[in-house]
Amino acid sequence: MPLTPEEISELTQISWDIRKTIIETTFTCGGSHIGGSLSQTDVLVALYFKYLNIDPARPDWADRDRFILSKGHGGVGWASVLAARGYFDKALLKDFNKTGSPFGMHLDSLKVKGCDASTGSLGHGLAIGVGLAVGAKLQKKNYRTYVMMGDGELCEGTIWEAAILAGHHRLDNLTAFVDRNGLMIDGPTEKITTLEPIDEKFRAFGWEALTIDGHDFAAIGSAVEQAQSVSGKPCAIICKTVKGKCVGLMEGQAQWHYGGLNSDLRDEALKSVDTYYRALLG
Ligand SMILES: Cc1ncc(C[n+]2csc(CCOP(=O)(O)OP(=O)(O)O)c2C)c(N)n1
Repeated sequence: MPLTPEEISELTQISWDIRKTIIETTFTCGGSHIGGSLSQTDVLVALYFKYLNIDPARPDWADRDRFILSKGHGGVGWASVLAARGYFDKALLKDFNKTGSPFGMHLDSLKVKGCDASTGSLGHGLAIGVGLAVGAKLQKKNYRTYVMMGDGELCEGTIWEAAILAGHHRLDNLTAFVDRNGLMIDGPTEKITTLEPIDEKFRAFGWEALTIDGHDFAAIGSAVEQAQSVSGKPCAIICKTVKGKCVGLMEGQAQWHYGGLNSDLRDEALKSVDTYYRALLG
């Protein structure tokens, strides 16, 4: 069923709050991978607040859907979503990436509730997802596995080894997202290593592949529902996004892959986010 206007409005409000948490946390911790955290936000919000079959009170529930942030440097964004979803108190993020905090820049599955896999070294999340999806099939469990990768991360050969295996095993309980913001650490992906056509590459490996606007909740919702209904193959959803989304000074700027904010920049970023959402919600 397509998302209703009320559901879209609710998800939009949540993503507004989460983008502000990302900015505040980046300010207090001194620096984070803020650009890619802002580009991945809407997909994570749609998953955690609508589609994932999870129970934050039982993070180890065996039948829960799994989510893996393969682009683990987006940890500040993922932690902001997990806090909003009720896995832990948002106040804990005040110590994000500080000595003694359970939150490092890349989330640790042994320390952070809701984190199913420790990531950060790029290229491994899809293979972990393949293992979980094969495990579900072997155990005849109904949980689904979702993996979010960066587009720059697609340069890692292990992603394609995992993609071949997922196609071979016809893992229709596996959905992979590509955060297609067009930028990696030091510039545009296509200038550094040509990735296109990404959808055809996945199809060649036995996947279904869709391309959507990764900031449009209606499009994210219908793609996830389509992925859930595909039979006999995994599905890749290539999400066209904007690195630094909603913060004017960061949008589309490779130098905001990682950065810190002083109080002036924090205020400017928060104002930019508020302006964006007020215009969107009317
Ligand atoms: C194996 C490995 N090599 C290099 C890095 C350093 N690194 C961190 S983020 C990044 C760029 C990733 O780009 P992309 O996947 O497009 O991320 P996004 O733009 O979504 O933040 C790199 C090279 C790493 N974390 N792991």
